[in-house]
Amino acid sequence: MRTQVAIVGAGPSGLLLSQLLHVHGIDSIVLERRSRAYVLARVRAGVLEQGTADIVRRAGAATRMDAEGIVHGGVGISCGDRRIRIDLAGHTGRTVLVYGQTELTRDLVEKREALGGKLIFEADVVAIEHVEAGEPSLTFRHGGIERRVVCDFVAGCDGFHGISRNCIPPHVLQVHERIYPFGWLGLLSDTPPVSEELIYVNHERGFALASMRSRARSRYYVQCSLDERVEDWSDERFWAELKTRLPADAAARLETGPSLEKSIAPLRSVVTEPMRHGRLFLAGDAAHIVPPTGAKGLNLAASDVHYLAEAFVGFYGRGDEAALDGYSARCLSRIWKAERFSWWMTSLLHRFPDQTSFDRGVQLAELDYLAQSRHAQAAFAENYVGLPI
Ligand code: RFL
Ligand code: PHB
Repeated sequence: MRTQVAIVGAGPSGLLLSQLLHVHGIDSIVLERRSRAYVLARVRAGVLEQGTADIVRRAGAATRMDAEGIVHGGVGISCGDRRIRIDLAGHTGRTVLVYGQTELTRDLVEKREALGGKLIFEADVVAIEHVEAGEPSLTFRHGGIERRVVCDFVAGCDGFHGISRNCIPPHVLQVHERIYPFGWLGLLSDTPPVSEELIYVNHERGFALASMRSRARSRYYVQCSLDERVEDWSDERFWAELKTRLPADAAARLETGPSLEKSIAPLRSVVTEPMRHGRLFLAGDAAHIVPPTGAKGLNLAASDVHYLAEAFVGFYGRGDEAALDGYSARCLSRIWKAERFSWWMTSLLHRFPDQTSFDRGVQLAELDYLAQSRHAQAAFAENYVGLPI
C-alpha cells in the first residue's frame, strides 16, 4: 500500500487530520489498533473550544455537532458557601460547546467512511521505519497477517500508549512530566444535569465536577485516591459522595440513576519535545497529556492537527517546507500555555494528600482573589475558552 500521509491511530487527532487532509486533496491511510465498536464506545472529553468547533466545521464534519452541541457562555466554581460564575462570553466574546468526544468520534468515522476514506480498524502498527532518511514505512498486523504501508510522512496520532513517540531517539526526545497523587472517578448517566452550566467544586473531601453531554445525560466526576478500584464504587456510593461535595442548591436538584459508564482516570501532565523527527510528526496525546481539569486534552489535539494539516498543504501545494519545519515550535507554544492552565486549575481545585495548612491557605486565597477580581476572571475565561489557534 502507498499513501501520502500514513496516520497511526483513529482517535480524534488521527480522524480529524485525515478528514482535513481529504478536504485539501491529500491522501491518507488511518491505521487503528482497536475495533470500530471499541473506538465508538469510548467515553472521554466533553467540552470543545470555539476554535476546535471551527476546525471541525472546516473539516466538513460539523452537521450533528452544530445541531446537538450546547453552547455554554459561563462556567461555575464552588468552594464552601462561595459560588463564582465566570462569564466566558462577557470576558472574551467567545463560548465553549458541550459535545462529547464520543459523538465527535462517531461523526468523523462516519464521514471518513462515507467519503471512501481508508480507515482500517484492528490494524496494530508494530514498526515505523526510515523516518530519518529515505521513504518512511509502517508495518501493521491485521487479521493475523503482517502488511506494509509506504508513505511520504507518518503522523503519530496514537495516544499516550502508542508506539510513534518511541521512534524518536532517546538522546533527541525530552520528556517533562508531573504526576498528581489522585485520579478522577467518572460516571455517565441518563439523568438531567444539576445545572445549566458546568460546576467545578473545591470541597474538603476532594474535587468534584458536574458536567453533561446533553439535557438528558449527565457526566459527573469525583476526585479519588490512586489505589481505589472502580469495583469498590457502587453507583449508590458514587451518588452519595457526589451529593456531599456539590453545593447545596445543586445537591438538592441531583437526580440519580444507573451508571452507563464508570471509570477511573489518573491525572498527569506530560510534554514531549520535539514533536517532529525527520518525516514523523506527533500530534495529540502521543506528544502531551494534560490533567482533565481545564478540558484541554481534546482541544490541544485539534490545534495540533490543524497546524499539521496546514503544513502538509503548504508542502504539497507550494513545495514549501517552512511550516513542516516550524510545526513543533508552533504547537509547543500553545501546548505549554494549556499545560500551565490545566496544572493551575488542578492545583486550585483538588485536595492534595500532603497539603499543609499553608498550602490550603494559599488555595483559598487564590479562590477569593478569583471571586473578587474581574482581571483574574478575565484571565481564567481567556484560557478556558482557548487561546488563539
Ligand atoms: P487517543 O484518543 O488516545 O487516540 C489514539 C488512538 O491510537 C490508537 N493506537 C494505535 N493504533 C494503531 N497502532 C498502534 N500501535 C496504536 N497505538 C495506539 C489507540 O487505540 C487510539 O484509538 O488520542 P488523540 O487522538 O490524540 O486524542 C486525544 C484525546 O482523546 C484526549 O486528549 C482526551 O480524551 C483526554 N481526556 C480528556 N480530555 C478532556 O478534555 N476531558 C476529559 O474528561 C477527558 N477524559 C481523557 C479522559 C483521556 C483518557 N485516556 C487517554 C486514558 C479520560 C481518559 C480515560
Ligand atoms: C467532561 O464533561 O467529561 C468534562 C468536562 C470538563 C472538564 C473535564 C471533563 O474539565
